[in-house]
Amino acid sequence: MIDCGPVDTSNNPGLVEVIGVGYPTIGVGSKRGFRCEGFLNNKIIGYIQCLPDGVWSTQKLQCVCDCRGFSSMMDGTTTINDIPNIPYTVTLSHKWLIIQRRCGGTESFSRTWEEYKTGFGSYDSDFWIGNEIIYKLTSGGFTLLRVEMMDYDGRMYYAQNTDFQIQSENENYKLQLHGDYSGNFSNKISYHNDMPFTTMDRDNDDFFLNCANIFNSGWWFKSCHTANLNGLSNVQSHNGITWKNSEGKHHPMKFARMMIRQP
Ligand SMILES: [Ca+2]
Repeated sequence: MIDCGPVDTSNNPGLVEVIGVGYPTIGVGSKRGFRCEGFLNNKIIGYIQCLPDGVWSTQKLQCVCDCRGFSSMMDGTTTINDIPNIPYTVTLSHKWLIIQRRCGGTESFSRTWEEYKTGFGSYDSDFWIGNEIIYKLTSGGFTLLRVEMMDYDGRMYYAQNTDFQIQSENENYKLQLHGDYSGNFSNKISYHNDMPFTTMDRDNDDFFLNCANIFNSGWWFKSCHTANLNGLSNVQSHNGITWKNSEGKHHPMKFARMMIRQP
């Protein structure tokens, strides 16, 4: 019996099936592409084809950010207000500047004030662009924030705020979130509004210990966090990359990126 039936994507709900144009729609030779809904610029991440023996060719089709899909994670770098080498991606009909990315890499986010100030990491994997650059970009009008996240089950989330800014180093890069939230998960980052940045060597949080030491990351910690995109990679707890859901429970994330653009 020659019959490639429907493709089973039940274990990866982020996948969106695309029927290959120019191929038979069903049966041997038919082709299916897959993209990840709302992410990775909606580019096709892979194809499978119905083989002569009636089964789909096997290929790893996961909506995961493993740093190999470099071209789909970033379209290039640009210069904004005399700041060179800012990574950007064109998605959702806009050009977004990527200020942070986590994709399961080995980069340590347990860093000093100076490292968070100037930035660290690699644009082909995990990075923090630098608080000084975020300050300059947001005060220069790039105040629409979009956070994209994927959990360990491949489900994808986004959270946007229309007025995101961080203040200068004199104000310890204090977070300002005064806009409207939109998204498909929760607005739990609002807990961090008005908090200065804290690192392993500069405790500006409200907790009696240094949250940056406890959670191995720099962030706008309070006492300590309801969302932390700089937590440990590949740790499925509140010690990892996490964002509380609307019920207030920590939801570990495997992938995250922060992007900004002009409203
Ligand atoms: Ca403290």
